[in-house]
Amino acid sequence: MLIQKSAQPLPSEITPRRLFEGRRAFIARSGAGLIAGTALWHGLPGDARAATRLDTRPSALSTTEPLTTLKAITTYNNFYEFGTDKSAPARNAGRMAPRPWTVAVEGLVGKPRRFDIDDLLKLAPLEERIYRMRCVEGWSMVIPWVGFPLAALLREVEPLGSAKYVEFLTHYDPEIMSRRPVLDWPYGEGLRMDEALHPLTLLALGLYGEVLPNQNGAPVRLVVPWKYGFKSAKSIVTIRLTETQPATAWNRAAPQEYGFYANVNPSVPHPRWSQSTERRIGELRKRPTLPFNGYADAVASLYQGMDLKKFY
Ligand SMILES: Nc1nc2c(c(=O)[nH]1)N[C@H]1C(S)=C(S)[C@@H](COP(=O)(O)O)O[C@H]1N2
Ligand SMILES: [Mo]
Repeated sequence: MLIQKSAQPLPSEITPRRLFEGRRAFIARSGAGLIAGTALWHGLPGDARAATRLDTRPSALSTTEPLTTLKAITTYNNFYEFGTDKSAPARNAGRMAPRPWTVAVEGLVGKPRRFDIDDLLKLAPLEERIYRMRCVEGWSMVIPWVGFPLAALLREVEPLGSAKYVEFLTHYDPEIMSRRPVLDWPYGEGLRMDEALHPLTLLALGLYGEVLPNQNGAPVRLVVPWKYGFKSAKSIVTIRLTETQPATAWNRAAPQEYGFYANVNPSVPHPRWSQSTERRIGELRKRPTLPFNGYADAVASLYQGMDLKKFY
């Protein structure tokens, strides 16, 4: 296995944000969404560019709020397998080799299949989805993800009528990851089938126009923007369709604090702190937290008739 000493800097880290934004404007104007603008990437060897850049199209589901900087998105992380302080994943996740990589999609499906990561990258058109992300700890970011709806992947394997939930299991290698039993590894998460098929639910393969940095869950992660960040499992290796609600890592670790649904809900406090406000990384003031993280119009109907204080 390829062992890197530390996380490699992204080409974008040496690209001024202004240029990136210029490139995004270019992408929007070009309609087709193909990334050209080689001038923006000058100085990089051609192979490096080909290896990390992704061709994306903009999405109508993106927020227009200002983006969190790439630096903050890649240095202030939760990825407990690589350590529990926010700076540890950026330091340690470089040990993980995001290629070769396969994702097994199995369980209650007509056509179980293992997807090679390079096939996943070509499975559906890649979109740039700029989402608000809210961590249960009270901070938030605005992240330009690159990916496609999880529904596109699930369609490929033909879910059976008996499939009610989707379980996500992530990579765990004690040789390169924490051996402390902080959580019951591997990190597991789950969604109800209708949540998994919702058009906002993204299988993310990149951010800021390039493949995912390791600390953000390379090579493939889940992104569920109306739920607390811990639902968005990183470095996924297995996706399993099940009839019964899967166990999840945080729910097993502290069931009274972290539920299965974990919808962002300012009116349901965490047992040890309020969830009514948040701090956007890069800002000093606190802002009010919105129900379903601001995505209520799109997702509140999924929970009609449910007591969200009970199903937190
Ligand atoms: N495998 C794994 N996935 C994970 C975590 C983790 O510790 N391990 N942390 C979660 C939490 S709590 C958050 S807030 C987000 C953070 O994602 P980011 O670092 O890309 O912002 O990842 C989630 N996915
Ligand atoms: Mo989180």
